[in-house]
Amino acid sequence: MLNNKLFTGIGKFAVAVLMTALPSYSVFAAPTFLGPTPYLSSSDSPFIGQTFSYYYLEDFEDGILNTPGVSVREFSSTNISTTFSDSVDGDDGVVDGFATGQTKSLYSNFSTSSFTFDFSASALGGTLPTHAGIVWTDVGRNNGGTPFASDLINNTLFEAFDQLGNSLGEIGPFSLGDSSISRTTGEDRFFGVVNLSGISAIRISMPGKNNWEVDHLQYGATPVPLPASFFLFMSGLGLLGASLRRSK
Ligand SMILES: [Ca+2]
Ligand SMILES: [Ca+2]
Ligand SMILES: [Ca+2]
Repeated sequence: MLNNKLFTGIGKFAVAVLMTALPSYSVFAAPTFLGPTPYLSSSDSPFIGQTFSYYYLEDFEDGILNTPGVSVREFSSTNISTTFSDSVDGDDGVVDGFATGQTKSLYSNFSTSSFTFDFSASALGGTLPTHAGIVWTDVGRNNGGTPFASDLINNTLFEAFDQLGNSLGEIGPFSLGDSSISRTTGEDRFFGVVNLSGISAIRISMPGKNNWEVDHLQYGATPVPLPASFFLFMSGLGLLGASLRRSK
C-alpha cells in the first residue's frame, strides 16, 4: 500500500518545482482582448514587432483564404465586385483613406452574420495560435446599398475560444461604420485576442447583418509555447491529488 502522506507530499513538491521552474509562463493568465482600434495597414497591428514561432497574415489579395492551419466555418466569398470590395487601405500600396484597384476582402455575400475562423494545431506544427486578430472593414444595407443609420449602432461583436473550444469571452457590441460603401477606410477596426494556452477559434459577428466585410486575418504563436502534454500532466497531477485526498 502506498504511503498516502508521502505521495501527497511528493505531488505538492512537484507542483512547487514546476511553478518555480516556469516563472515566465503566464499560461494561467486571463485572455487579453484587443480593439477595436483603427487599422490602415499591417503596421497598425498590435502584433507587429513581436517575436513568434510562426506568424501569418491573410490579406485575401489572391482571392483565397489559404494561409496554413485556418478555415472559415460559414459560407463566405472573396468574389465581390472590386468596385465595392472594402480592403484594408494599404493593400493597394497607398494609405490614402480608400481601398482602390483590385484589392480584396472577405465578404458575407448576403449570407452570413458571422465569420468564425477555426485554427488547426496539427496544421501549425502542433501549436495553436496564442495571438489572433481580424480587421472589420465595412457594413452596407442588408441585401445591398448604403446602410441605414440604425445599421451603425451597437452592431459588432468579437469572441474567442480556448484550446478546448470553450469561449474565452466576447467584447461588444461596438458601433462601427461610416454610412459609406465607397471603400472608405477611416472606419476600419482591428479586433484581437491573446491567450497563451492557445486559441482554437475567433469569431466576429454583426447580428442581423448580411452585407459586410473583413480583411487581414492574422495569427501567430509565442515561441516555446507549452506543449499539450504539459496541460495533460497538470490535470493528471490534479486528479492524483484528488484521488489521494479521497483515499485518505
Ligand atoms: Ca485585402
Ligand atoms: Ca489605399
Ligand atoms: Ca471600410
